[in-house]
Amino acid sequence: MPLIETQNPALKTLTGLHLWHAPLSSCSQRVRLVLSELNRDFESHLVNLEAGEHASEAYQAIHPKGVVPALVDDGRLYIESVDIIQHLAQGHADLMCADADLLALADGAQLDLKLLTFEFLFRGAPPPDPKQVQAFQENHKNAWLRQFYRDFQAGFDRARVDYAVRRTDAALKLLDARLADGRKYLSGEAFSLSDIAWLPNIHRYAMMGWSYENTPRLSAWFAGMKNRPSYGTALIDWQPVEIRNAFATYTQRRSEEGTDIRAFGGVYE
Ligand SMILES: N[C@@H](CCC(=O)N[C@@H](CS)C(=O)NCC(=O)O)C(=O)O
Repeated sequence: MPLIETQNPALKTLTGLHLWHAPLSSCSQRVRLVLSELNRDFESHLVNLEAGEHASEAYQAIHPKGVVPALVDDGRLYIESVDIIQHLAQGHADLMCADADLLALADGAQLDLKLLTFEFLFRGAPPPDPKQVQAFQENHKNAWLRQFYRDFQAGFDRARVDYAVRRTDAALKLLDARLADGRKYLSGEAFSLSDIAWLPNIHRYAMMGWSYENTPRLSAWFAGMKNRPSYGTALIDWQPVEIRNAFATYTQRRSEEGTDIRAFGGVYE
């Protein structure tokens, strides 16, 4: 359900495109990719997830689930990244010739991507300020998200991580199979929302050390995607080099310890 009736009168008065997003959020990256591909200007409202800004009353009055992204287009509120990109791509036949199942698969991969990101990238970050943790637990209305952070702090069960890795591997093999007929893009000869929906995920798994050796066609597709200017403007330019370096250092450490993503799920055995 992309368009939702907002109770927030301030949003209804906004004109043009307003995007509430976060630099590293894969769901935000999808939306920025479409905006970049379409050369659309937008008013950027950054939400600092690390500081827990999405637990503020002000942000939860914008996005009812307290997550990013949220888009307001001439006073109408859209949530859910896959729905938002479809809204933005209306009237652009190439972008719209995506496969519904690939969009649904990308949407469904979100929670696994989140778990893997926290385990294999964010766990390397210094622990957050306990006061901030408490404020988040007291103020964020999304019980699932609050529990997710508690699970992260306690350490995820191995079985949960294994399962996310196996599901990810299955999805990536499905994408690789789609490319088996020699097509250039995931849904055929046109670059479409299928490519946009998946690119942030593929980029993120690579940061975690996913090698793509089992999915060579997807690996070649990814190499092609990196040449698109939108990959730079929507993803890379939003990732501070210090953060990229910190992720690379942590991934390397986990690899040396034998506890990186390749050691889970039995995918690389
Ligand atoms: N299905 C939603 C998922 C939104 C979502 O979970 N966004 C993440 C970033 S990609 C978020 O805001 N996370 C907040 C957090 O991890 O605290 C969408 O596609 O928009």
